[in-house]
Amino acid sequence: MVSTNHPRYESLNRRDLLVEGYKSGIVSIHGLIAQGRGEAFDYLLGEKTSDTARHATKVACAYLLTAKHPVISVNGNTAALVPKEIAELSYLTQIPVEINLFHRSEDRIARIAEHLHAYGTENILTGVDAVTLPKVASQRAAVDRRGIFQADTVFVPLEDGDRAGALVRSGKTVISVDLNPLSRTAQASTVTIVDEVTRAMKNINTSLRRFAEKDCFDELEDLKSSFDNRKNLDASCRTLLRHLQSVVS
Ligand code: PTJ
Repeated sequence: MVSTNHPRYESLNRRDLLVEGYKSGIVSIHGLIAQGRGEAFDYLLGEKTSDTARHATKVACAYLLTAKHPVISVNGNTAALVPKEIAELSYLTQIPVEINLFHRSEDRIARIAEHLHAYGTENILTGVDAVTLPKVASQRAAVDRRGIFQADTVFVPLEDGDRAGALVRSGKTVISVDLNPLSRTAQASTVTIVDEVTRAMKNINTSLRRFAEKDCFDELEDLKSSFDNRKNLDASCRTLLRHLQSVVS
């Protein structure tokens, strides 16, 4: 048990969720390594949400709220870290959740589906009706015909790069959450939220609730048309550099 007073309580808590997730067959063992890589970038970014990430979050919401066929793609790490927030996002937007794994196994898909359902997600696609996406060199290529295959917009918290690129090339809007602004996913996406996924998901749901309170069609269109992911990634890299400069004597 880690005390809430511990300076790295949040980070240690996330590790516990992933270790629990691994023990219960939700998280792949590689997911623990992926979290370590994310943590290293979070450290360099100052372990807080930047203004750049906040802006990208609003743009991501604009895309999700105006898409015709949006889908939320969930992997083992996301299921373990933010099951409640995924359920809330799906409820607020009525967007289905598709379980799509890099280290795919039917057993893990079933366990993740059960876990997400227990936290309140109703509309879950498990790839029963699977189609193989061309030019994706991993098991993530197997997507659900009713989900990612027909989607115009795919939200991919914690993704690995080649599929994000393939989805964008096939004309889809890809929204990702990735702490590494240099990753292939971050670079390939239409909108990259460079933030820790537990913080990002809370901010997304807060923004969605705010947008639901008012008539905001023009605001959503403006957010989308004025956004440049390249500039947004540059700004995230500058945040990282500024943070490093502030600690170098
Ligand atoms: O459950 P599966 O089989 O689909 O596998 C999931 C993982 C995450 C293991 C798989 O997709 C993978 O290997 O991903 P990568 O290639 O390691 O990429 C994960 C990216 O997410 C990296 O760029 C990390 O920096 C980033 N990342 C890791 N943890 C977090 C994160 N970004 C935001 N929040 C995090 N907690």
